[in-house]
Amino acid sequence: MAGSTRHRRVLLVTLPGLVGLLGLLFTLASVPASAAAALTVAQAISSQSGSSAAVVGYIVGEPTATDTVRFSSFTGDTALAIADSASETDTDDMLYVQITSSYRSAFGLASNPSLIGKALTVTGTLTAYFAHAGLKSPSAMSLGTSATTSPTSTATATPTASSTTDTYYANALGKTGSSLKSALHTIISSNVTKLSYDGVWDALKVTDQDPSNSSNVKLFYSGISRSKSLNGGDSGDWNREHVWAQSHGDFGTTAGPGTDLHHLRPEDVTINALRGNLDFDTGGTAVSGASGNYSDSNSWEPRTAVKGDVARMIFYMAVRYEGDDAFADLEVNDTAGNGSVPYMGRLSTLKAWNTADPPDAAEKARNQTIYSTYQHNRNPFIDHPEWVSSIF
Ligand SMILES: [Ca+2]
Ligand SMILES: [Ca+2]
Repeated sequence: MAGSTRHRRVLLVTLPGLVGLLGLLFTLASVPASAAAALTVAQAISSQSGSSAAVVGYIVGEPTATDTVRFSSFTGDTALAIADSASETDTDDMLYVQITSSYRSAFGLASNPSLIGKALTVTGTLTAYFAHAGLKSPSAMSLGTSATTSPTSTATATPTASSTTDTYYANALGKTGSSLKSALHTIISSNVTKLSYDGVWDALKVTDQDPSNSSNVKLFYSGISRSKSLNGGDSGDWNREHVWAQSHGDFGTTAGPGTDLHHLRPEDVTINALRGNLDFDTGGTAVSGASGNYSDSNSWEPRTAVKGDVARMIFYMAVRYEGDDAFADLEVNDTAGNGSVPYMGRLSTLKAWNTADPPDAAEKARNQTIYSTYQHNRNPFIDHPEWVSSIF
């Protein structure tokens, strides 16, 4: 630990060619070397020296006593606790931050309970607060992981949980199996905007736009680029393919699973009909008009580039729909030829496809667009494909 700290200081001293001599002199003159880069919470806890530093962590609660932090039903705006993990519950791993009057309206948890789970960068004095490792008299507070008050704040340090989606998944992090599935179900079913079936047309023109031709969508199984304006029901048109076949969920096209963009994709009308309600598995004969796809009497094998995408859509549906709304509890089984509610298969094949075809940039971007623009929920298995083997 001491060795790595010394190493970082040496690196800073060798930076003048990059940051400029004036910036370096300012840094060395104004703050201790150990505080030049934003600290993690763990570093701040072990550096209660009364010096000033910027610290980055996730807002986890409201401290009310040395060993007590409220995680909800907040009572005041004068203090918050941050940690390196958004799901931290051990007060020993938290830093208690004093919120002075000028920051209370923006950062007090009683006024802003939605700040829980968000990354915070705060600069202030590292000293005990509530007889606990703390930071007092803040001189700067901002959401995000970039301190704005130190010329070297962009250098390196970030909390151990560094992904921006860690906030979204805060209540699932560290869980496995059925408890992970349950936590994810709650997360991805909360505050969701459900589209109308008509609204799906317009959304697919955005989420599935051909990256090399903005006038077209890219058809999912066939990989063909086709004009956005050819949406419809005639031969040569594209329509709305339910990757979780409608007959395997009996969900129709009312707002719900039948309009959930996470498994709806544009596909040629004829190819869509050929896929029908087949389960997914390997094998069969080549599908005419959809290069790389195969089908037989009870299954459909999509082209290699979308095998993992199919798997993650199916796993999403099984977690998103648990029978606690007006729809069936969708589940995956290891069968091809299910044909009806509520199962889709074949589990072992889908798991293999999830591994063989990991999420690429386009799949991740589609997930982000659905989250930010349309439904405001995410497919967890695109963000964390390793969760598939924990749950299924
Ligand atoms: Ca893929
Ligand atoms: Ca389910």
